[in-house]
Amino acid sequence: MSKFYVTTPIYYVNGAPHLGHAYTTILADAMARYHRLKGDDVFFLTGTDEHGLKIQRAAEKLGITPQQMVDENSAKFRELFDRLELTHDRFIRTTEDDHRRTVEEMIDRMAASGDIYLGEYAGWYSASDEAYYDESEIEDGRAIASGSEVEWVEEQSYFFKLSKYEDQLLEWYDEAPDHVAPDSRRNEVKAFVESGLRDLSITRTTFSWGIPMPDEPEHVLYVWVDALTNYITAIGAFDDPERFEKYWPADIHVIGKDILRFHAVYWPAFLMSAGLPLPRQVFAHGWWTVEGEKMSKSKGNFIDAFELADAYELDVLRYYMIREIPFGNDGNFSKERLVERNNAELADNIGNLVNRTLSMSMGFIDGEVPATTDELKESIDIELRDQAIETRDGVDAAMKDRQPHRALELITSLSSETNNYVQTVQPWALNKKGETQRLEETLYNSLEAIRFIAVLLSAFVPDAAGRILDGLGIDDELKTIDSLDEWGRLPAGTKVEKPDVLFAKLDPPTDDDESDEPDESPAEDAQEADEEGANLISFDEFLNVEMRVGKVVAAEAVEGADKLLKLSVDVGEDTPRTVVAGIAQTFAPDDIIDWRVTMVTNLEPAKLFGIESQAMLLAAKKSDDTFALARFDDDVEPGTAVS
Ligand code: ME8
Repeated sequence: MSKFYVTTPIYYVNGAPHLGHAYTTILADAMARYHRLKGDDVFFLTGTDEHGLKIQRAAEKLGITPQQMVDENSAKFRELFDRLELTHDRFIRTTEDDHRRTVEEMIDRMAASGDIYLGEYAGWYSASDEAYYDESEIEDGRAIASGSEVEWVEEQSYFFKLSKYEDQLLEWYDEAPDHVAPDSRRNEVKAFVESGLRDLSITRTTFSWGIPMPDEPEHVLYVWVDALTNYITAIGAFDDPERFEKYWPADIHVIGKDILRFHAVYWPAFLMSAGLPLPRQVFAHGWWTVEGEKMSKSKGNFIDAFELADAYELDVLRYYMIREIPFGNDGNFSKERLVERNNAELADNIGNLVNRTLSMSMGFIDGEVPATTDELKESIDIELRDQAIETRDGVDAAMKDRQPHRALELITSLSSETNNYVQTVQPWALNKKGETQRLEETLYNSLEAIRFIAVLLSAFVPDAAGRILDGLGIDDELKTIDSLDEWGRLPAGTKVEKPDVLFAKLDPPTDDDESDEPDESPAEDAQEADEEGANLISFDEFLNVEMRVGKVVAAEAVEGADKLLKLSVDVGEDTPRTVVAGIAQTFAPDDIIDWRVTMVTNLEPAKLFGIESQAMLLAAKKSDDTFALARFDDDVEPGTAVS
């Protein structure tokens, strides 16, 4: 069994969790779920970063102790991640005891390697970034990279010999190009290291909220030495060697591009110094802007993560975030795009496929998966099977390449292809013609394709995928990636059931919506979506309406009713049907003789002015109250089905 260890950054607890925190953690969650689906032994870590000057100052501002503040705010992150139904195996806090012990041991090991010495630090520091900056990285009192304010710091400090690891770091970047990804980030980090590394100040004496330097209590450890170590604390680095051996090195540290230098330069150097293996990959994703602008409280476009979770179904949010931007790129959070993707890709494509296929299965084959003969013969069936297998392989490759957006693209295109398959094989027509064997084959293939789609979707939109798989009525062993090893594992005889609306369509945002915040009234939104769902009819329901081409063979006025015409319409039967239509003020009887029109032919007969009307004529009422008939070219045979 392979193992997969995935981490997110641990988040600062000086403020409320927002869109960016939700994004990173959702992406890591999708990776963790995907690997569990593959049967891997997964450890997924997230948590909060609770020490440092920034936290101490934020607490001072609020007039509370740092401990009070971190307890309160860390709980908010934990609550958010529960609300988002994330599947982390540990939520770590850097104020926990095992973490302090691990950090102390790291420092001891780094000291034992001769990498720590006492010196004097004089330079620029940004509390907001918790980062030291060189003169060349500063402009007008701010760090160029982040725009954060810097302050001049001069104090006694312990240093870590970062410069000693320059060559080893460069070797690590070159050893495997994906150690630091995407490529653009790797190049950025390489250039930074090639330009020369200076030793790193790792203790401060001017504030106290942190882990003290072992044996030097007036020195507090630099928050990044503390924070980065969380990745090994969580899996028992120095107190549970068996567990540590099993999960370390991490398979991927998922981070935002803002903290690349800490993860791709400092962290591997600390690990080298402590004699520990390096992570397999540091992956820096891009930055979300909101409706085109950098997200910030002062701009008023800050998206609180709880509001986001209230405004949208979790599946929709996950799908949008993962699908919208190629992982690694920057992107823009737009409600309009979210609605577009939901409506086109989830509701109209995947939702529609599941709905129509399960409706037909229930209507035509008693909701029971049919038994089919072993070999596929029709080329259209073979193509569908091949595409399902290719999609499974493509999704796996995309996940290995850290392209979850691509995985979703492949799954939705399998769904489109399956919709095309259904459209081409027309099970409803096979049902009508009584071609039972072919009907069963085509429904089996559609259901099996849906199983492929739902299993692959489970990591990304877990709720909807679970509901589809429940609808297919299959056992857990057929819900894994392994069960996609071959086509045709969906067992005959399984009872299927149509799930409730999987993805409700959403209304596009209107001008009244505040463009910088999620919808104000999530409850109303949900209700509207529900209503919209209720207005939809299933494909099956649509098939209940029988429509045929009718040729008008005779027409006359109805005495006493100046709006009605009595028609005789040939709908392909032995005798024409009598139809009463309210079109007398638009057409004279002679106008419409020989017209081919659209008739609903399975409506209950109705009596109008004593005449039984045996079918209904379809027409559009125009704004001037006249009618246009739904007509066909003259060469269509009367009685031809309209669908
Ligand atoms: O940096 N778009 O914590 P932090 C995308 N404690 N992702 C975003 C984002 C945005 N607009 N804004 C934030 C810290 N993020 C340290 C980490 S790790 C040992 C210590 C995400 O609360 C992104 O993952 O500032 C970024 O790296 C992280 O939040 C920063 O979180």
